[in-house]
Amino acid sequence: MAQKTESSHFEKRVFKPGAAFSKAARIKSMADYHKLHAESIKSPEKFWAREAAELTWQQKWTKVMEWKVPFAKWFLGGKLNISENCVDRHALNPARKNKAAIIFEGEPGDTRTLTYQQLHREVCKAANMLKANGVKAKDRVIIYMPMVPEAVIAMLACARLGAVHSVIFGGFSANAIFDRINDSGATHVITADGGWRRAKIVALKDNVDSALKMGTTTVKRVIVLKRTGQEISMLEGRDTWWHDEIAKVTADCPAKGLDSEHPLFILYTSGSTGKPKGILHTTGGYAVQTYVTSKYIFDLRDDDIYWCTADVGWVTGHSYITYGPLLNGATVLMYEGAPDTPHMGRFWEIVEKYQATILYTAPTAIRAFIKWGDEHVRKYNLSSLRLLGSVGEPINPEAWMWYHRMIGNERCPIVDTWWQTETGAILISPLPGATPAKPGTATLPFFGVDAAIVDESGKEVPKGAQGRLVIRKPWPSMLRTLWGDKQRYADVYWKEYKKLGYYLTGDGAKRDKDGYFWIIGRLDDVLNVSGHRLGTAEVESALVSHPAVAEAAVVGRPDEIKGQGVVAFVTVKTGQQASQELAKALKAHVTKEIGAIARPDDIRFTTALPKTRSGKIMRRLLKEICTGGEVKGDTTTLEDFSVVAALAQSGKEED
Ligand code: 7RM
Repeated sequence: MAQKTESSHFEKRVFKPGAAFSKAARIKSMADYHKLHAESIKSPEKFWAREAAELTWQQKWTKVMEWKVPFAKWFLGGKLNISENCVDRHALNPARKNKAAIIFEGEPGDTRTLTYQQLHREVCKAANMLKANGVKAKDRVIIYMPMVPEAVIAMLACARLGAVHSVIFGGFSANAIFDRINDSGATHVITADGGWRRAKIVALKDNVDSALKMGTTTVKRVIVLKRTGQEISMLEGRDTWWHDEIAKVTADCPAKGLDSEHPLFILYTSGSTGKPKGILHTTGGYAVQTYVTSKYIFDLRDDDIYWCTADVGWVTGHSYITYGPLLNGATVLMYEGAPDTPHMGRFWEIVEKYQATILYTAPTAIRAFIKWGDEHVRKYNLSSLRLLGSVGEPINPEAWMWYHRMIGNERCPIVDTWWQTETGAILISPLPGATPAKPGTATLPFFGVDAAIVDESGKEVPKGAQGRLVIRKPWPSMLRTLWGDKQRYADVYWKEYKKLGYYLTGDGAKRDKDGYFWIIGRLDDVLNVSGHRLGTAEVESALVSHPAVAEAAVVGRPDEIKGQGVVAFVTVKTGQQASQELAKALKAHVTKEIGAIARPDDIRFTTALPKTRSGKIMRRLLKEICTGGEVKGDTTTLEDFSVVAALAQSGKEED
């Protein structure tokens, strides 16, 4: 099919980093970026080896990389421990040991600070606790916990022993836990009695109990942290309290030197259909790339208070709460609860209270703040912030501008970071002191990343044209396989460009005249209206640029004439009314912004959209609702099933 209209409507506004910011940054100009990027592509092994040398290796590697499509190994022959690198390296450094590693704020307002020296002690004790309870290297350990420091401690304790952690979102159901335990063959579960979310207790231990009743499992022991304090049941012989176990062990636990390719964690992510995929990451390459990306993209400084609002159950929580920042010896701020509890200004109150300097959050959260209204932000002093980040979806220019104006006070660079659970670390992002930003684009590939946009044959498409985003060379933090399913790994990511050895990201994208990458969304979501390919992000962004709209999700439904018709699910801002007039106005607005081809055939107002806990709209479910079908497939990553039930019901009422 010829690439017909592909709207060549690129955002024109450009925001250069301030001179003072650039001057103090590691990468200060585009000339520096281009030079280093070109070098890193020409000799990736040289670049990665130089960076890897900044970490502590118990034994140095003999070979940087080995690539037998689709299986890569990095830092072969090297031995290291990522927990030693995150903790001991700083705790044993007199200048760092008393620096805050984790500053924690619970939803009820309780607070705790752990210095690197204290974190070291806690991680060593937790590792000894796991050992005493039978955890050995390569055993799989499920972590199903609230956003409390012990979640990070548990991850680092597993890594210290070479056990493989698999963190499950606190919001997931017993069903999801049961599936993940079985797929991973986990022997241990670390959980809590509960966690706080919107002033209610999330009954974590009850969910684990239900999961373990759904059938026989490999689980031998459940370790329970006391957080919320309500009555729970403990099964004699299987369940034990964290505080009882920790009291029995010493803080002496030398970090074991592990092979660079030793498995570090499995993180489950929903596939487009059927069972979730267990993404496997290993130690050395993942450590190096999360370390390097945190260093350059957040341009971490010793006095930063770094806050990533993700949950540890999402890959962002792994790479940019736990591993990347701690590898850099940063101070990580961690918040347990919801952004609207006890009030809609909670995030800004926290920024002011702890003088956060870096804030890394998701477009879905930003759109919620816009919807709630600026008055909740204005009450607080956000002048400590110096850098903002975005992750999870294409950020629509409307949200970008609001983030820039209201949160960044037009002063803070914004890094729009593109990456995936599979990539382990950020692959496309501005460098805050160098890259001129444009609202809505993740801009350019990071060092050592060979990203391209290609057609079906693997040929690069011309500038402005849509195609498939691929990565043409292996990178250190890439997934190594899907747990227990090499074939699926090869099929999903590598089959499409087998001969070329390209990694298929599954995202559609295009490049502008400056070579910036504009991510359009998942290829499964791209619409085809009368032969024109339309990205969901483009149509959604046009809808959200209307002053009445808070959020929109666009899907295609079969249409006899056009192939696909456009259906838009829309939520309106607080104080706005959904109406037939507004629907009409929105259709006209999209026509004006993109063209008649993108005009929604149907606008459905709703109070909420179905999302994952990391804020991704689950368009697959909306598509199923539109075609009148039942909602099938994997819904274990859905944050709140009642949203889908309500949408399906309202669809029926209309018909
Ligand atoms: C980190 C994460 C991965 C998918 C990815 C994209 C989308 C993520 C951006 C983005 C546009 C971004 N891991 N995505 N970040 N799209 N701009 N900055 O989200 O595995 O949960 O999701 O998310 O579609 O393929 S993930």
